[in-house]
Amino acid sequence: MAMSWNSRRVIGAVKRVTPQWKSIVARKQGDLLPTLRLFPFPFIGDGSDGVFPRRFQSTEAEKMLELSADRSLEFPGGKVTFVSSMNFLAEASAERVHCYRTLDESGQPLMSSKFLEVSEEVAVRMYTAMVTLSQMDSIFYEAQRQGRISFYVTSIGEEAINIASAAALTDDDLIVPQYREPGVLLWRGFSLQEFANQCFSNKADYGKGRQMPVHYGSNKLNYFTVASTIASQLPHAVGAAYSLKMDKRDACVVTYFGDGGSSEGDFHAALNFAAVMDAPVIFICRNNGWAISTPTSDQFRSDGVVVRGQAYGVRSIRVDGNDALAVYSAVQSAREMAISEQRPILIEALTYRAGHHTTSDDSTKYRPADEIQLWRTSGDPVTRFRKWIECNGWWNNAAENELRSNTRQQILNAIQVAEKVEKPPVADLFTDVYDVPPPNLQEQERLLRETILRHPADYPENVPF
Ligand SMILES: Cc1ncc(C[n+]2csc(CCOP(=O)(O)OP(=O)(O)O)c2C)c(N)n1
Ligand SMILES: [Mg+2]
Repeated sequence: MAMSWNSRRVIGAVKRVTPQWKSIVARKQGDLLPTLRLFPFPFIGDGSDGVFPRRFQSTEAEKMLELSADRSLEFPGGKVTFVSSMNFLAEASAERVHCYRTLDESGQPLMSSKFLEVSEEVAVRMYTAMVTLSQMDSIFYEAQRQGRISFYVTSIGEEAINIASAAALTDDDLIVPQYREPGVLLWRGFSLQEFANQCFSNKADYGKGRQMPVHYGSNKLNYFTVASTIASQLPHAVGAAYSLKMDKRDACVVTYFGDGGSSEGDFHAALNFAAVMDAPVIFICRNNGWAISTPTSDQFRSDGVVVRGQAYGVRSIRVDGNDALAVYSAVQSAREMAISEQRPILIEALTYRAGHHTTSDDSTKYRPADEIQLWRTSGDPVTRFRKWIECNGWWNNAAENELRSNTRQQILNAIQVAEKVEKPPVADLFTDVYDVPPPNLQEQERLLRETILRHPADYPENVPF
């Protein structure tokens, strides 16, 4: 076959770049054996040594080398059209990716907005959970300020992402969280007492008091324990999703992360891995504008996070994270696609971290107070959803007052109980990793006990020795 200059260049480039293709090109040229001798790659065996090659049918040489009439190239991944003009892809589209929203700030459905039906029962339950989460945040935050717990993280401003996404899933779906999604656990039935036990690191905490507060987890509720090493949960989520796929389960994995998480290498590895393995996993990015004090403008130049999905071959959507109805619809649709089509989905939810990063942070040092104030008032997702259920006649002031005073009392009770429960024993610090503790751990335990005995006044009395 006569080849044009262009096709020779393409084949030349291919030969230089991808060794696997050398055999394909050589075969086309009727010169297979000499080429194999020249390029003895381990995967190209002839069977004489008992090792047979493993070949992937990713391309068909015949097609690949044939320049068709419409000037295109069969290339792994599909046909690529040649053009004579030298066009660089623009670094950004002329218009930013649109954001799916159903309700405006005053809780009114937008003209022609489309969303999945939410019954009165589910809507009221969602609102109740959003209020409970925000009340839990303010009371636990105060408890930290009073020195009763060591640390706390609020989800203020992100109640809709937490609760509406949880409401759109089934309990069989596995949750692999970051740390600002306790509302998902609340929705699944983790009790206020269980939250308080974890934050007070008492004997009833499932982590035996070995983690910082807010590192919740529940085997029963399919909620992986929080790991605050940013983005480390994302590859784990893909692995878990792949196992669901192998078991042909009617469930998916849902993993949460922040904009800061999307700046970690693990995010990219996870997205690519999920795409290539067709893993049924939903990535929910809470783009709240900040990774502690680092604004998104110092993190990336792309149009947020959503565009990266397409780059990796992952179906994606951008949604208004403060619109509970939009989040609910997007997550439920994503779940349907992830399971029925066995594919990953990326959701970028636009929101704002309306609280400080944690109790160790004062965000007024690095962002304007009026910006925070604006999001706390007109941007508040809880108020917006309340207005919608009120308009539907499903909610009123009396119900609001009753909910707030009951929930407040329940949270205060849970804290009081948790505070009185004994702490886990010192010995628990050294268990559950090794069957038989190695000598270095045994030595550490001995040193710790000696130190406590030498300085009893410096150690809490309620930790059994
Ligand atoms: C691997 C790693 N690097 C740094 C940190 C310190 N750190 C804790 S939270 C955080 C910011 C994360 O921001 P984002 O993912 O946007 O979540 P947000 O707190 O905004 O919800 C950082 C840098 C960490 N925990 N782990
Ligand atoms: Mg963030």
